[in-house]
Amino acid sequence: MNGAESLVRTLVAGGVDVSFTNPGTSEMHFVAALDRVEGMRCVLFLFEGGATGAADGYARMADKPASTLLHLGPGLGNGLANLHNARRARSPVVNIVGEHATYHRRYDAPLTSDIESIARPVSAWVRTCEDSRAVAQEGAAAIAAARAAPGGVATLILPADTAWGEGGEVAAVPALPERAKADEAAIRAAADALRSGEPAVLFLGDRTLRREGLDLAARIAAATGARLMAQVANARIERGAGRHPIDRLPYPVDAAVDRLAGTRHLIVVGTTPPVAFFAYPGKPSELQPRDCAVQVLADPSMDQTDALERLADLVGAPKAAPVPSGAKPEAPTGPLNADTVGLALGALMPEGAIVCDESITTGRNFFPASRFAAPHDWLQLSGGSIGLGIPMATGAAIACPDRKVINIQADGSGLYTAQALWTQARENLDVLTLIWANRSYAILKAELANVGANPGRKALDMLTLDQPPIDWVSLARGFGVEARRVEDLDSFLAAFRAGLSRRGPFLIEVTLG
Ligand SMILES: Cc1ncc(C[n+]2csc(CCOP(=O)(O)OP(=O)(O)O)c2C)c(N)n1
Repeated sequence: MNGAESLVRTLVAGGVDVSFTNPGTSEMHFVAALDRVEGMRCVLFLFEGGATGAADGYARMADKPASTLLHLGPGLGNGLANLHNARRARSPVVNIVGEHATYHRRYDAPLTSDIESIARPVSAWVRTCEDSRAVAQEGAAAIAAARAAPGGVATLILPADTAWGEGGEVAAVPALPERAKADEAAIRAAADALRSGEPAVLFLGDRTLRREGLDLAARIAAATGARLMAQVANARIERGAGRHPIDRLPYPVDAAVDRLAGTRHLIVVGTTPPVAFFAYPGKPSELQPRDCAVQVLADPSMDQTDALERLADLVGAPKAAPVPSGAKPEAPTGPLNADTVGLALGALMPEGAIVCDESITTGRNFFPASRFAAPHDWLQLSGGSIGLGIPMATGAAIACPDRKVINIQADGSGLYTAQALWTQARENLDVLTLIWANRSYAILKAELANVGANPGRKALDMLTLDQPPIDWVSLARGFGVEARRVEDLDSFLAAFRAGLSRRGPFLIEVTLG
């Protein structure tokens, strides 16, 4: 057994049984080992950003890491933006990067670079193997590092000779340390704040946005009158009919400041206090009022459920809080626009759907419209680095093959990693992609005004994608995905229903004026 095979066996034994790859010469022994080891599913991407974005989407839904396989520094560099998103989502990822043989590095051959330095900003853990016999141990350590709370990217760099040299024994993943528990004094302080009678917000992230956390938070809210609020963008929210709803802060700074106006206590669990995505002249970076006391009760690495349970006990929360009920929207009539499309989504999405949201400006109002939709998960662009949607949907579909994945996708962002559609076709994944073809970088047009810039013709030219118009139907078909373009609401509804009722990848280009 060589080092590569010892690594693949260690990964499979450690529960890492999917690998999102784009390999090269230095990874050939890893690739060859895949044939000798049962139990590892390998999924090829045509660009590394597809592989890393899929690893993020997979981890969010599977709650465990997949591995990547990337080609030296340049391959890692191509995958970096979506590793950034994975880091922001606190997704566990075992990020395997091939490297020149240890003795070849000093020759400075063309693909040589400082891989560790490229990896470090997005990685919670970085290690380069130096000995083929140690590869299995390093692989097990990488799994543990990726899974260690709050979850992160563990980059394991694998020189070619450590892959082809004699391997060691398959290694077991070390036990994970328990998550730290919130301080008793912090729980008491939070309870005091919530019972003060002053306006309070429970600001939630990470695990608290799953069903159990939201139930607990709703009980605390029922006892104290606190409001529940989440970040603008979150890794995964469990929502829809029968689940406690949570509002998200809006993206525009003024609207976010308004939403938190009057709040005197902000209790933060599973995330960090809210800040503006960007600085704007004359606008604040911190979004809560100046006189609001902020308390981080449990950061994302801590046991958030335990913190909410203890807080619920201390404030005398009822055993259960009634879940607000409401009707899901009717299928809409009228013009084709963001509002009617949002209603259609709320009306028609099936139970168990996984919504991968990179809808940027078009989808801002989709979230409220699906509040009483069938129960579903909502995954967002947590790191702000566009080009995640199509890969994330691909990874989510691999993690959950029995669930419908609906990728609500802005066109400009989709074009960063559109070739991941080919992977959806190749793997026959059940992903329905809705492209919002507004043929512009619409959000940036608003941002020009927000930063106080005075755009002329050249500036606006940098933000329009209509010359020539991009033909998504041809693009999708070129990658092997069936597709349809719609220009009115009836055709949209027909195409959407058709896409929902079939299995396998399908794309609808929604032309928006
Ligand atoms: C990797 C990366 N590059 C560039 C940007 C800057 N950026 C933010 S939004 C955006 C355009 C988004 O356009 P589109 O996806 O079509 O959405 P729309 O605004 O039209 O709804 C760009 C280029 C970014 N956030 N991330």
